[in-house]
This record gives sequence, C-alpha cells and structure tokens, in this order.
Amino acid sequence: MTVPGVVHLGLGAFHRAHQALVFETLQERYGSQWSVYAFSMRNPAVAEQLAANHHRYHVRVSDGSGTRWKLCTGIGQVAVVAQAPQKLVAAIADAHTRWITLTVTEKGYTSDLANLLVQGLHARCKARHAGLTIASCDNLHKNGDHLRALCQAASVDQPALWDWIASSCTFPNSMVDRIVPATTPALVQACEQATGLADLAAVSTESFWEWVLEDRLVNPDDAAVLRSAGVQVVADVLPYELAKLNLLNGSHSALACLGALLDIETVDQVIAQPDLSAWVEALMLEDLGPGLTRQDWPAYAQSLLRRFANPTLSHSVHQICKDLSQKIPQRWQAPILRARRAARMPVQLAFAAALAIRYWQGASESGQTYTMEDMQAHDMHWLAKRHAGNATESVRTLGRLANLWGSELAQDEQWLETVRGFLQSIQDHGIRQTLSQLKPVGKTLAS
Ligand code: CS2
Repeated sequence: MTVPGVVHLGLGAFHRAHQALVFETLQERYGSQWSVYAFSMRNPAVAEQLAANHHRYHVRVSDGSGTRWKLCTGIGQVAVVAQAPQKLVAAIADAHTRWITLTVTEKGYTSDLANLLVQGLHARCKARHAGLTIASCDNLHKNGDHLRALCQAASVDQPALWDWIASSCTFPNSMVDRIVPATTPALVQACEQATGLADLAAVSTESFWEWVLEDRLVNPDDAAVLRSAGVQVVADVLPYELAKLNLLNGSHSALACLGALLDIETVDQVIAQPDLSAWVEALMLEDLGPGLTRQDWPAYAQSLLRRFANPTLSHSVHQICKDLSQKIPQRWQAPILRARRAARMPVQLAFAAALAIRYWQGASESGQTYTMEDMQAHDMHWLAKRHAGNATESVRTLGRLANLWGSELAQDEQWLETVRGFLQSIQDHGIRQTLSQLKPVGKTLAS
C-alpha cells in the first residue's frame, strides 16, 4: 500500500504538470515516501476525477520539437479541504508525512490557511513526530518566509507550539517555473483523441521546467535526492525568484493586459505580432531585467520569448489577467523601484501600468466586454469606469493605491505623470499608435 510522505495543498493544473511529476520520478527511485497526498482547497471536480481514475491523469508536453502524452502516477491520494478539513489536519500529523508543499496562488495566503496548517502541526507536535519541511511554491516574493510569518501569527497564543514549529520545521523559499494553462474542453477532447480517455484532469504544458529550492530542509539528505530529479537546491533562491517573478510573470501580466485590450486571445498570438513582441522584448531588456542578480538573466529572457511563442499551449490572456491586483505587487513593484532608485524612468513599465488601469475599465478598445476575476475587481472596475476618459483622475485614484504599487510609487509624482501621459495617449490615439511612439529599442535580446 502507498503511504504518501508529501502533503500538497492546491490541486490546480500547475501542481499536476510540475511537482507531481518530480515526485513521481522520486517515487520510482526511492519509494512511497515521495508519493503525494494532494488536497484541493475548495473545488471537488478534479479530486473526484482523480479518485475515479486511481489518481492517474494525462500530461501533454509540447514544444517546437513535437507533442507527447504521458500518464502521471505521482499522486497517491486526494481530498478536498473545504469538505473535510480534518483530513488535512490528520495528514499533517501522520507519522509518514515528511513534507508539505503548497501551490494555493497569491490570494491563498490568508490567516485561514495558516490556522489550518498550525492545527495540523499542533496535532503532530502532540503526537511527538518529527518536524516537516514546509515549502511554499507560489509566485510570491520570499514565499517561504511569508508563510512562516503567517504561521507564527497564527500561533501567537501558543508560544510553546511556535517554539516547536520554529525549531523542528523549516520553511524554505522556492521558485517554480513551468507554463501550465488551465485545462480547457479542447484539451480534454485532444486527450480523448490521443489516448482514448476523456480525462477531465488532463493538463497541457511545455517541456521546460525549473524548481529552485532553498537548502533549508529538515532532513539534509533530501537535498541530494531532489537534485537527482533535477531540482536545484541552493543556498540563496532570491536571484532566481526575482528573475522569474519579474521577467516571466512581469512580462506575462503586461502582455496579457495588452492582448485583452486588443481582443487577442492567447499569449502566442500576442507574440506572433512583431510590434507587440518587440515591445515585450523591450520591456524585459530595458525595465524588467536590469538590476537582477541572476547572472544568466538575458539568456533566461530570450528563452521566454520562445516559450511564449509556443502555439500548442494556447494560454489565455484572460487567465493571466485573473487576480491582477494580487500579481502587480509581486511582479512589477521591484523592477519599477530598481529603476526609480537608480534615477531612471522605466517607460515600458509605465506603459504597462497604463494598460492595467485601462484594463480595469472592463472592455477592449473595440468595445468588447470581458469578465475580470479578481477579489478587487469590483472596486477597480468601479474606479476605472467612473474616471474613464479622464486620465488624470484615473491615475490619481488607481495609480495611487499603495496596496498595488507600494507607498513609494504611490507618491512618486514623476512616475505617476509618465503613467498618466501613456493613459492619455491610449485614450486619444489608441494602444497601437502609443506603442509605436515608444522609444525605439536599439538592442534586442539576441544581440
Ligand atoms: C502566469 C503564471 O497565470 C499567470 O499569472 O504568469 O501562471 C506562469 O505561467 C507561471 O508562473 C510560469 O511558471
């Protein structure tokens, strides 16, 4: 019988196409201590599909060299937290559990999440089992430190418990990277054609993947084990984390707003248009990359343009715009501040900020409306609609929201004036013309 040693929270497409495959490799080599007990936070659909299929599902991997389908067996058990939170508590307290990993998205880092984790850790502490490596794998700056701080706050009334957590468990920071669009009916259909099974839990991804993990593991021997499957276990994740959050996620959010406003459905379709891909390249080269400490960032940025061009992924720009208000602080704040502190104006990012403000009006340049899935969508939409056509008021309200841009930028008059200028130009001349007047780029990533 399989007794999972990894408890994972967040059963979304990303986990199924990334870490579950790493754990599958480890399981084949080292046994069921690397099998995953995966918890969906709320949605029962995927968990039900997996349970009906012996936890197996299909992964389509495609890039320039072709497409292949693979059956993943990395997940050994599933449950839904909203239906049975006690199962999560019991799994965390189980003697066989050695790791917890999380992909619960940016908005998932709440006191509710921390309370659940702390409840499980409390039961574990009482049972006198060893501590756990608790690895946050979401696109958040210093994700492990952030989760640790949330758990500390959740155990504020239980100092003895926190002493045990702090001394027995670790919260390594990490960076995970693989493009995994949400599963669509078209993918399920393609799966049926290729494999004979209409697998609702199927996922589609690229061949590229990276997982860089801070070497702060409860069992130090796990570092070599993870490395054997291709995970990079390093002393300092920060250079990788910032490069990924700024270059990949930062340009993703910018090109997603651009696509949404121009009625372009997918990332590859944006990149297929030369003026738009030239802008994405300029954005990376001029504003998102400079100041990063990942040594090979220009090569990483160049590979991103190829990855974004992958047509099989058909990655919806509206999916990337989801939770935009939670993503901007993680993706754009640091590169804007790096430039401003070096007395430079990041014009490409100022254009991206104008696009985001325009995006919240809820309709493309041709007037097509779209749905904005974001917990702040209502407020942002209300402000953007109210001041539509008035760039000064739009930037005075939306551009000064400190929870989005940080307090330093919310008071940076030169920055705000640049964003306002772009929004005014978008209003008066349209996006494409504004784009064509942006300073031409001398260098390209290939030069
Ligand atoms: C994307 C990410 O949806 C989004 O916001 O930017 O999911 C992105 O595809 C991954 O982080 C790639 O590793």
